[in-house]
Order: sequence, then structure tokens, then C-alpha cells
Amino acid sequence: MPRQELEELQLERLKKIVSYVYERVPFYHDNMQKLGVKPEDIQTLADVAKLPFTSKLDFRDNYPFGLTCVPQNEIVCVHSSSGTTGKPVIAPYTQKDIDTWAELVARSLACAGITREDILQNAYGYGMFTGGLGLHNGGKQLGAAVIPASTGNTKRQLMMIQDLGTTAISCTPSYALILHESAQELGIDLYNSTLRIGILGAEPWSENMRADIESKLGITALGIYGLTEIMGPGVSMECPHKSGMHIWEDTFLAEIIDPITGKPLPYGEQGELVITTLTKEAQPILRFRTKDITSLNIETCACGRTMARMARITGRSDDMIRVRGVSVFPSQIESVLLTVEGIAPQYMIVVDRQNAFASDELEIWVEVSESIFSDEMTLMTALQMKLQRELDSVLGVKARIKLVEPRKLARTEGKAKRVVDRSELPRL
Ligand code: DLL
Repeated sequence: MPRQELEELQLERLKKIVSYVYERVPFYHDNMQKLGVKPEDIQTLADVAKLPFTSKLDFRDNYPFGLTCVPQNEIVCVHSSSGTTGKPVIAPYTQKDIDTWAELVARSLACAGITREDILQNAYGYGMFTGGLGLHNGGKQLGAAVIPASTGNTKRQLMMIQDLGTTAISCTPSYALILHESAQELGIDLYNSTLRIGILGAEPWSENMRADIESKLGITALGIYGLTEIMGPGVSMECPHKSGMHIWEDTFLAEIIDPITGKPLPYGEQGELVITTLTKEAQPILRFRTKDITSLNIETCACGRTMARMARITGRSDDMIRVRGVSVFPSQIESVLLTVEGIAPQYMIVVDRQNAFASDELEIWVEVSESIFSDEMTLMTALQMKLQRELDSVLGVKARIKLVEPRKLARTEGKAKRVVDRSELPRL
């Protein structure tokens, strides 16, 4: 769709959704009144900036159904975020919401090059997490054969890939590496298997991590993005040109704001992604502050799609670490680590939360790869110094590196936990 037509459609839908929530949800009604804005004040897309933001905290304050617009008997399914502390985010859907979601995931998979000829092994967790059922319903909608593998049981996952001829795998990037590690242990050659595409998301990963996964699994690794508050996976998806994830803008209005001032930023500038849902029935959300740091590009992609692309997420504004006043994101550290030979793509960044994330020095635990690990101190010290130098020059801050024996750091089958508080450190 030409962008002008797309923007007309967005405006029409935005106007509708703003009146819809204004009439139904006291939270939006009150917040709009506080700002002195009425639904009829939305006359252009830029007017979205007049609307109040919604944050994760607002979900907590309105737990569980305070943001919901429909009576309970119209809700056909409820998902939730993992929520490690406090109450999780609750995401209710009507049948129409579920259908739209399946359609958007099907569109995402098609965008990645998957067809009804493919066998999609879905290794995102099934249950209340949106990854499992989201990819499941979208895969079926496309007509691919979906294997509901869920997370874990890596040996069986590998057996299914081999026996069923799996051609596409959906999982977190960190789990793709676990699959490779286990395959190696079992003498299975994943590189030459039937696998050809990876639909990877749910956690930040770097361009170097992509290269590593592609070279180890012999696949094209593409990013999928989404979040519970907005829908689940399938908000945006990379095409094989690998130049950003196409946001399905007929359904979502995306903005980039300055995370400190909250002011909208122009296309191309990096800031916090804010999303308004344009068609949701059960729980539409106005201007959700995702905390995800990215930028938008509206140039037509080489694939021909006109919908804006969001750049790889460099991190979450709440994952940002301040070292001597310099902002550092875990993904920047990952990028550096993966360029140094002898380092396994497993690491942990240690922070002192009591110290409000502000420290004088970065502490990073890094696993050494099996091929290079040695008891000889001089070798390991040289590697440590090399890493220190690289991190110093790229990040501009001092890093204290602790080298860890191969396979010593904990593996997670879901989202990888890269930033760990000192009080939670494992004993090695
Ligand atoms: O992780 C939904 C999902 C499932 C996405 C499967 C992709 C695949 P939540 O648990 O609510 O939902 O977490 C959402 O995860 O705000 C980002 O910080 C992060 N995230 C999701 N996809 C990506 C990605 C699911 N491709 C939060 N790159 C988001 C980087 C991502 N971060």
C-alpha cells in the first residue's frame, strides 16, 4: 500500500479507537481529561502526541481487567507476560483479536519466506506466554505444518528436526545456540539438516549473534518482535533483506520518543518505541511505552514493502547500565564479545542494583570456548586482556572481565538473562 493511503487508513482507525476507549475505559477517559484532550481533537496522525502515554505500571494499577473494553463473555482467550516481580500483564482477546493476531503472524512468516510447504517447529513456550500459541496459530493460518514443540527437551527437539524434516524453527536466539551446542555433543550435523529459516525473537540479540547462529545452524536467521501488552509476537518481522523489522502499520501506529522528555523524534532517530493498537477490541492500548530502544525507517524496502522498518533493538531503556556516566547496553557488549576469537556466545553482566545501576567499572563474566580453553594461565590472561582492550575501545568504559570455563554459565530455554544483580550471582 502506498504510504499516503496507509496513513489515511491509520488516521481513520486511530480516530475510531480513541473514541472507543474514551467511552469505555475510565483510565483513558480520566487521563485524557487531565490533558484536556477529547476524541474529536484527533484530526491528523501527528495529533497522537496529544494523547496520554500508557506504561507497564498502568497495567499493574488496573490489574487484571481495568483496561478491558468488552464484557467478559466476549473474551475467548487470556495471555500474560512472565512478570518476574509483582503481578503479570494480562492480555485478553476477543475472537476477532485472535483472528487478527493469527493473520499478522501468518503475514510475518510469509515475510520471512515461509510457505505452506514448510514444517515449522515452534520452540517458544506454550502456556500463558504469547510466543507459543501466537506462532502456533499464525503458522496454521499460513498453512505450514506446525510442530508444537514448546521449550526444553532439547534432545527431543533435535530428534524431531531430523525425523520430521523440520525446515523452520521459531525460538529465542539464545535457544538456537543451545540447540547447536547439544547437537554437537550428540554428533548431529544441524548445518546440513533440513532447517533453513529461524524465526528468532523475544529477547535482544546482536548482528554478530545472527552471524554466529547462521554459520552454526546453516539457516537464515530473521528477527520477529512483539510484546504481551500490544498483542504478542508478530507486531513486526524482518524480511530476507535483513534491514529492519517491518511493523504491520495497518494495525499498529508506531512512534519514537525521547525516553527522557517524552517528545516525539523524527524518523531515523533513535529513541523509545511507542505503540498504539489500531484495531484491537478486547484491550486496545494508547501510546504504550515499550522501553525498547530503536529507530524507524519509512523508505520502501528492497523487498517492496512500504511499511516502516524498526532497527534491531539496541536494548531496553531499563536495561541500560551507566558506567561513569556512559550509557551501555548489553547488546553492545555482546557485539564486542562475539568478535573476539575463543569466546563462546555466553556471557553475564554483573550489576549492583543497590548502587542504582551506576558503577565505576563494568563486570562481565564470559565463557571461553572449548577449543581454546586451557589451564595455562598466560594464554587465558592474554585473552582476558584482549577482551578488556576491545571493550574499552568500543564502549569507552573500563571492563573487568572474568573468564569462565566452557559450559559453566547457566543456559535458559526461554529468554536469556544477561544482566544479573550481584546478589543473584551463581556459585561456579
Ligand atoms: O516476548 C513476545 C514474543 C514472543 C516476541 C516470541 C517474539 C517472539 P513479552 O514477554 O511481553 O513478549 O516481551 C516483550 O521482549 O518489549 C522486547 O524488550 C523483547 N523482544 C521481543 N522481541 C524482540 C526482538 C514477547 N526481536 C519484550 N528483539 C519486548 C529484541 C525483543 N527484543
